[in-house]
Amino acid sequence: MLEAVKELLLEVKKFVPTSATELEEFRLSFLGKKGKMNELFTAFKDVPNENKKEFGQTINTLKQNAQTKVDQYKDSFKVEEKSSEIDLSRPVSLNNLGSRHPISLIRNEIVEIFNRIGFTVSEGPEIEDDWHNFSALNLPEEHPARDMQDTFFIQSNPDILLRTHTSSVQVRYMQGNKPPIRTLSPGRVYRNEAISARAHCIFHQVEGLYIDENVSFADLKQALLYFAKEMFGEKTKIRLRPSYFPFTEPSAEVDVSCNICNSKGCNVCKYTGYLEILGCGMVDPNVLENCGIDSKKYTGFAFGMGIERIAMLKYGVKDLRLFFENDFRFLKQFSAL
Ligand code: 2NM
Repeated sequence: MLEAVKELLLEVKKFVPTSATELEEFRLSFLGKKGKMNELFTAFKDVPNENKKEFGQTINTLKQNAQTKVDQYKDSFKVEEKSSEIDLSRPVSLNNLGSRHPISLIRNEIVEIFNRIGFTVSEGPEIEDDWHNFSALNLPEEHPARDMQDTFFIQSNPDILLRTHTSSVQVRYMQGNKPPIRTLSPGRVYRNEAISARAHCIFHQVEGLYIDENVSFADLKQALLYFAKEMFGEKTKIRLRPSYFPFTEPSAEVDVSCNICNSKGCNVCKYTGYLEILGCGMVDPNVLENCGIDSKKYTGFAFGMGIERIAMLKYGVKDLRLFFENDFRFLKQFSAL
């Protein structure tokens, strides 16, 4: 007897209706007046006392599962049955709306924050030449920093490559525009790196550039403090550590206070109270001159950040590969609804 009920459980589990008629037949055969459920509840009276508990529980589960199946599919065939009555003016079903990719969400947020202080977006090619990606940025051929980023070249032509940063876009922007310049370059970049939870050969950057007369390091700090507060909350503090980039001098790495533990130390900030979010510096006069800007008259600051890294911090994502796999279970968590 119990075996038969277990068979029925399996039958319910496997059932997938292909029409409203099939679903109704299913409903009647299980839940209808003369259906299997009523038969089983009648049979329950004759089950020996010692088996009553298990049998009772199993048939209750069966009834619930059958009802769930019916509820699950009861709206599925409405349109099919009444296709002549489709109301085209009805709002779309909110259940099936897509969602923005988290990388797009963070990119848009960064762009909006810098828009509010006068930065506009500029874009450029992902396939670059050596000059725009390296030479113009103060990385001459023998410069050791060229080895720091392992580059993808196009068909073994050492002059054509996939850009390793979006600074190449800013080189093009400086060539084509006169100061004052306030530009932001979001985009995809490529580095020949082993894929892991923290690195990928494709990732996304936003770089910023501000050039005018008398732009100072203090301006850079204020702009970044403003950004950090907008992005991570009003209480956020920033910390600058001296660093090195070939295209800026001086250069710094920027950390934000960890808002998970209020800088008290936790496993996210590795007990330092701070999280690294970007690199920055004053644009090297050589770079300005390479791009046709008078370095005696103008100074500028620049910064660059990885969108994946910011997204990981903001959303608590532990593995960067999730951003590239497009697993629905991951993506739908970023739905605006
Ligand atoms: C960074 C760090 C520091 C940068 C420099 C430039 C340019 F084109 F103006 F020289 N754009 N971005 C820069 C400076 C990028 O990324 C970590």
